[in-house]
Amino acid sequence: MQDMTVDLNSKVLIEKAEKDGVETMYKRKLGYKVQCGFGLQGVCCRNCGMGPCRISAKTPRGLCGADQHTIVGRNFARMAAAGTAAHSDHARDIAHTLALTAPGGDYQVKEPQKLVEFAKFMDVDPEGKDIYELAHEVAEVCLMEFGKPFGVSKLLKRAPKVRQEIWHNLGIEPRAIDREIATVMHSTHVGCTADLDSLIHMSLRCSLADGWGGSMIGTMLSDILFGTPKPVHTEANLNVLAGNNVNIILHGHEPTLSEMIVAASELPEMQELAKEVGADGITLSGICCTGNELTMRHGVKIAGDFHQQELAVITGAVEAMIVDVQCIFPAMAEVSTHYHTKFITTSPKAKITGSTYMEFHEETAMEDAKTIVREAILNFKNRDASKVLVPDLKSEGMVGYAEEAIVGQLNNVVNTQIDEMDSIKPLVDVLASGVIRGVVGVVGCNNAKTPSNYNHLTIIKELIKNDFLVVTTGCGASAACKNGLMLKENAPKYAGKGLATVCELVDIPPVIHLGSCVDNSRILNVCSIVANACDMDISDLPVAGCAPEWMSEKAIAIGTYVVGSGIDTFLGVMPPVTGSDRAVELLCGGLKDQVGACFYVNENPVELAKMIMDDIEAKRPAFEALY
Ligand code: NFS
Repeated sequence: MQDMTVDLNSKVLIEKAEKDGVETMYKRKLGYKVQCGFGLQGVCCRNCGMGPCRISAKTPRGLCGADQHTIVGRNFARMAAAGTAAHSDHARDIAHTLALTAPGGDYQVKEPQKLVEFAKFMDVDPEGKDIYELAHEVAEVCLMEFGKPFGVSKLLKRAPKVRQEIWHNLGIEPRAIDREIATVMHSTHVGCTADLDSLIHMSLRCSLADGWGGSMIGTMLSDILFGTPKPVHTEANLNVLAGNNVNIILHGHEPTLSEMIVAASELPEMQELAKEVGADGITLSGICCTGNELTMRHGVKIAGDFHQQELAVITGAVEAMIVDVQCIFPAMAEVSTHYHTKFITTSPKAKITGSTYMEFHEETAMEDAKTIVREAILNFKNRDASKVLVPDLKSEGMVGYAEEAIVGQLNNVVNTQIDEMDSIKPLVDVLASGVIRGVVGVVGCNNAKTPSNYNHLTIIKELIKNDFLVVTTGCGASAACKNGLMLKENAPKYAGKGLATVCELVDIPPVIHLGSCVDNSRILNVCSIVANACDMDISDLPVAGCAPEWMSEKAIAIGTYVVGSGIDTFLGVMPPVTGSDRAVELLCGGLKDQVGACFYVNENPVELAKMIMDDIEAKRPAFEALY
């Protein structure tokens, strides 16, 4: 089982789990040696009560006559819709929170200037308005983006004009976010769409509603509410758990809860309570995207990634794991019964049997957060020293590079005369000169189909060794940080000469932390800024996307909107589409003619890295000529 991860801390805890008689994902994986071939190929249809129908040589059509192309296309579209729903519902909650802001309230506007700019972009006139009046109006306009009856996503105009025309001409401009999700659910209902091209177009339109809609709103409003991230020092991996402190792990996605837990745990009354129960203090750390949101805004330490959630509890040193939504193993309830850890669920959207349910309401945020933190502190007395094993390793890193930091950092140091329009010039210069060969977003989950972190680390190291700058989000970011790749000081060790020189000159690590998975919208944003500055389309830029260990439906939505935005996207795990040769051909080739990008899949990470580099190198001559 230890071979199923390359993380040394995880190996120690997998062994401990065995000794403690606790089942983990790694153990369950052993029972899944052979996974369902129909499911793997995407040819099982459960969309009506006559089924399930499964396509095989003997049964080439479902009972309704749907062939493998229709079934694969429908299943793919539903994955994209579920992913879009998850990101966008997260964004909706943030928008509702913005609507609750008040001077002196639990939630306030931390970035008034950004709010004003965004208001103008969303066609809200800030003139003569109080900042909170404006916040409420912007919140409402954003909420309308989910269900407005007419028009297309307002955020699309962030993209270069040529890209907007491509979307328009293909009929894949997303309209209201919820509408695109509903359209996919409707059209994949029995007796609707039975045309692969149409299903893939719907998948694109729906996913674009995520990237250039929900996720972008989520990122923008989170910055306005909680502050634009700035580069900050952090530590990562399970050794961040502190010996004699109350350890609280925040896991999930939406910063509305976790920001309030941070604020509550800093209150003197909570610190005193921690002392009263015999602890030295309170240590907060994060898992999954909540970890990314917190580390980039507060330097809160990263306990681990998706595959380490059970292992965190198995350390025996966690008083509470507080979760909200997404990427939370239901197994956490069972694992927690073996230790003193309180597994606290907080959202009506993600109740889990066996957890301690303490519902969190934005309207009473601070009170709720205090109650939850208190529960964690009072659990300290139940810690059993004989069950504690905090493994030895952690790494340091610099995290929290928002768009502003990426552009700003380069501007600060490259000593050229730059006017406002040219603020992106230094970044483009290092790209055009070839000192940096290209920029690759290596993002996404851990997948038990590969050893945890192995693909991420192999690909990232190959890329930076060859002077490709890597930007990263989600659990890929955690993997990089855990392995010291977010330290400028490590650039000479891992990066090629060109990249190492840039890291030194402009004071950036070779792998740049951009945040959580909704923050992939920051990548779209930077690409747009660069493309606009160069008068190009995004598909002309020497950039690529890569999800080496993707697993969630959110990742399908992200991959699809990245492709739809004109960025070639490289996957280390095959999506469940191989049952339709036409779907494979379209997703991994045919789309190129339509949107200027497509998917590439290779389960060998060294080969995948080579494919990424070759793809970008092939784009370079045209990019250099255009620039
Ligand atoms: Ni992204 Fe965040 Fe991690 Fe994958 Fe899950 S945490 S939204 S889905 S597993 S990267």
